[in-house]
Amino acid sequence: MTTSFPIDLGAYQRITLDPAVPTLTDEQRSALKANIELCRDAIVFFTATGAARGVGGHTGGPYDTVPEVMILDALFRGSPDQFVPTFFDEAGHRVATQYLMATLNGDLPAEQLMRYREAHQKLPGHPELGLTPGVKFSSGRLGHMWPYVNGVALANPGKAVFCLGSDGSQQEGNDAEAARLAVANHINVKLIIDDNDVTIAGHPSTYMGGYSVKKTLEGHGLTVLEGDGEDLDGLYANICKAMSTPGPVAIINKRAMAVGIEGIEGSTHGHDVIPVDAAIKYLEAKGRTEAVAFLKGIEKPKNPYKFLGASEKVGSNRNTFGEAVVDVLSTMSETERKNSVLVVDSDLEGSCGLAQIRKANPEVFVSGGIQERGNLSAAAGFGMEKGKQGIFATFSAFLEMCISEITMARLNYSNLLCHFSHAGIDDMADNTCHFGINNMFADNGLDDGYETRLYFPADANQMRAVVKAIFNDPGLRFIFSTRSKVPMILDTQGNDLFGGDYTFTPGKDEVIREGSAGYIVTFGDSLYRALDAVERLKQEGIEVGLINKATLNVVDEDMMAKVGKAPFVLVTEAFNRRTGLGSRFGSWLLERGYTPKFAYLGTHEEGCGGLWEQFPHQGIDPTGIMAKVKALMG
Ligand SMILES: Cc1ncc(C[n+]2csc(CCOP(=O)(O)OP(=O)(O)O)c2C)c(N)n1
Repeated sequence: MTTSFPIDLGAYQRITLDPAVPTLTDEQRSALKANIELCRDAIVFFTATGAARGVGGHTGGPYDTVPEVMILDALFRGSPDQFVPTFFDEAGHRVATQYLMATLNGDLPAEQLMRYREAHQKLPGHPELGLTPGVKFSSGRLGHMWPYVNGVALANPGKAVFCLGSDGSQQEGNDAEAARLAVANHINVKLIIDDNDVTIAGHPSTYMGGYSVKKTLEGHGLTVLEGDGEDLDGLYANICKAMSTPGPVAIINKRAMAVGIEGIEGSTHGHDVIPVDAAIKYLEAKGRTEAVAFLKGIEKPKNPYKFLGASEKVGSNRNTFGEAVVDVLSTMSETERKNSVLVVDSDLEGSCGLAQIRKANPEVFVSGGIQERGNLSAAAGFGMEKGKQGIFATFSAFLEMCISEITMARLNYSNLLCHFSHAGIDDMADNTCHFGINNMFADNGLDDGYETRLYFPADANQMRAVVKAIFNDPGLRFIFSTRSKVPMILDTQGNDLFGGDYTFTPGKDEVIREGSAGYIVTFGDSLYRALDAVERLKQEGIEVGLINKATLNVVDEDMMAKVGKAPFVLVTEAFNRRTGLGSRFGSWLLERGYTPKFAYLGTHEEGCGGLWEQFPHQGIDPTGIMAKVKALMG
């Protein structure tokens, strides 16, 4: 199998364009067309390596925006003094564009692209400044780039700054703020928005009636130029017009998602990484036989590690959340459900377990679009009255966006159940911007404030028990789950520890294993890893106890008294070492006069890409935990 990049990127034509000349010569047009085809083929190929290795990725978005990127590249080269030559992109998942352009600019070897999203290859799922040679900015949270680019433009007077956008990112409230700032201050920012009517969970035209990118931006006072993104001459003319129009301009490109790729064109599947078979079909039709052979030869790697104390069987806690809510809702009449529950999704229903609720109980479900702050508030507002509650879910990374809304929900005595999935770092090829590590921020009230509880169940059995136990509690309840599946925690007899007639008691920590040498305190997906460490230490004759702290923010006095008297306490978690459970557990011990040896492990470095590799990278895998225990024991 080839080890060199199987598509000849040397064929890329480094043409120049002048924005003062808004028409293309035949030569320029054919060079652009050839570049577009070359780069689209390359993107299909190397993003499909992510599919083949099981590390995921995105194909349609970067594939679609190739024409505008090719034109911008030629303009940046032709008139460098008129531009900030960066392909800023609000939709960070379109990172393949950045990697490809870094390669074409000579910063990144082409062969590196064949390791897209693999661990330790410096090609994670979103662009990270300082990590990948040739990548010039960080992005990945929608709606966070245009506001930033406004500032870049203000810092570069006399130059135009381009920002690629999307109909998805335009749904974020940040972009409305950015539009107002840009218009009021005549900021020379030029947006090129791919308006393909596809996001993750569906088509905005279906789930957000009334939403129009064009009318929204016109309403803010921007000059808006609309066209067909696949009409090269029209697209070029619009970009030149944007350059000759002072101040903020938006070019809206209508085109089908993954245009021209059989099987995924126009569909939400086009948003994700292209399936290997679809990529092979596409590349075969282009005669890219070496690329096809390479894809066929990729084997999906597996984590060979066997965890002791946990089942072979794994469960998806994020989906179990949805199933458990459906179980509770099924005990109510339809009228009761409609009166008492509102579920608001933010385009991630398939990832956060909300799709299960929509399918079972569409009458309580709202597809809220990509606007987490507003959606959380809507759910909280629904839950303002006693007997009613809102349910909200998104990725834990975006909890950071919603802190202020959470405060206002609390001050309004809301009954709100939030599910933040993708907590921690496991299976996070999306990497650092998608780490869900600052979840303790959700508990930002005061001691006498309306109740706020944070729960992180360890397996699917416990998730079911938690949802059942706390569903009807008043106040703010946050439940966390991981992107990765987790095994069932087993007792010393090998039975499901949270199975059978187990019931969950909020605020009570649980002994998973007894031990005399000291205690490990942990929760969520760190529990089975710590359990493995405990079992292996036991084989070495070291008896360490293990505590599951599934209620993260409530001190269990009985358990404090127990672990406080032990020789050591080690907290291990995937949350941020600076803000996680470990950063406060030591104070809780000291306040009570307990002084065991104390240490805490947590996420403390930027990510390494890949899937399970993130845990050892942070030193919070069983090996890291065992080493820390031994260090504590001196
Ligand atoms: C703040 C934020 N919310 C949610 C997401 C998760 N997310 C990633 S891409 C996406 C949909 C994007 O749609 P669009 O930007 O139009 O991209 P396309 O589907 O055209 O590739 C969502 C919801 C995110 N990255 N950032």
